[in-house]
Amino acid sequence: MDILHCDLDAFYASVEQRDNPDLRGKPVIIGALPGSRGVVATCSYEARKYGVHSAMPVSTAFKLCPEGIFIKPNIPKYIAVSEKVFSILEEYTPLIEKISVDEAFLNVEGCHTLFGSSLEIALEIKKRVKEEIGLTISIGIADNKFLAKLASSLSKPDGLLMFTPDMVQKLLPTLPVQKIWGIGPNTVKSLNNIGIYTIEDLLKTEKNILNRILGSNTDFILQLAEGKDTRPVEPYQGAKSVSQEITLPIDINNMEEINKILLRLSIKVGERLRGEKLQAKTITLKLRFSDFTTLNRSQTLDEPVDKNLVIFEIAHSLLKKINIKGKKIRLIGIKTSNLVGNIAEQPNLFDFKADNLDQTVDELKARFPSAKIMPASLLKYDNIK
Ligand code: DCP
Ligand code: MG
Repeated sequence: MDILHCDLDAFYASVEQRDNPDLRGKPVIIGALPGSRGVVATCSYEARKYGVHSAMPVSTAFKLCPEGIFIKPNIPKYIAVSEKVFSILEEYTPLIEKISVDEAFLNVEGCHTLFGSSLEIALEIKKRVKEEIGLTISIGIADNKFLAKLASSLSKPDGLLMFTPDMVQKLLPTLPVQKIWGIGPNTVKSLNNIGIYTIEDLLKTEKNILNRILGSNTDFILQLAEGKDTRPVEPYQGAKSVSQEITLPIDINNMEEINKILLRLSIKVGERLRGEKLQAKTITLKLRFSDFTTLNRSQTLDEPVDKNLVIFEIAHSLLKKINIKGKKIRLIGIKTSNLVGNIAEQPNLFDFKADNLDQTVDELKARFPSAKIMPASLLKYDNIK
């Protein structure tokens, strides 16, 4: 029993209740405000009694719970709290896999001499998060990731549950299929339509029938249904930088051309950052001149960024400070570094269309890889890889 799944309870809402005693014990709904088209990010357990939940349109939440206290999210505050919680978790093991802003797996197999049993470690983490951060965290303990996550979700809020082999035999089969990680609402509907409601129903069903609904995931889901999961806890070892550069077919010194290439590179870098759910605090412009001298200019920002046009504007302002008169450029590059995970990526929360534009274009490109979606001024530079 060496895998722990730790997940803060009603995270954003709990932070607001922690910081404002007037909100405690009340239905607090964090997300877009009523009257807008956005969604609920999360809500306090008091609001959940009304049927309100994450990702629900805020208009529906308002109908269900008109007495709810609707609050806009304060993402920088939640990120700071999240970092503090993770730094407590990191004291127990380096084998920590962060899943989201408030959730992580810990493999504590090598930590017992120092910190005691898995149960003792879990109890201590819960106590410290309560005392040092002022929040409740639910923890599931099990032999693998699937069962540990299941255990924490069953124990919420402020829970602690060890999923024993006995529970794998007796409890797991009785649970609804949606408790299997990765089975989303549409799959649940399809399974329910053919009479599969519980994990036991799933295990009894012929594989070729399941195949039609679960496709290539069938075997994996059947493994989970039996309480087996071989996936290791994998600490994140992400990229240290994301960059893009191009050696030009001919050396150039026309500012308009250089700017267009910079914009094209910014779009590529932005796409890759967003694709990996990363944001960068440092933007570096690299220029190599026809005499092969190379120059790098960087700017470090207070807030991390991932938007194409923001990256472009910073690269462009760095370019303006360089005297390129009389020189020709043979290579242009943009590097983004000082990366942080974009754990607050919730584009639907806000109604700002411009904010969502990059993401919409990313999605279109993913669906139609051969389509050319870029600022019209760049169609000419479509050969930049
Ligand atoms: N979040 C969000 N939009 C979603 C889901 C989550 O903005 N669709 C944000 C708000 C949550 C935080 O991420 O507070 C953590 O997500 P969880 O799924 O862990 O939900 P909570 O911590 O709010 O509640 P729970 O007690 O169920 O874990
Ligand atoms: Mg949570």
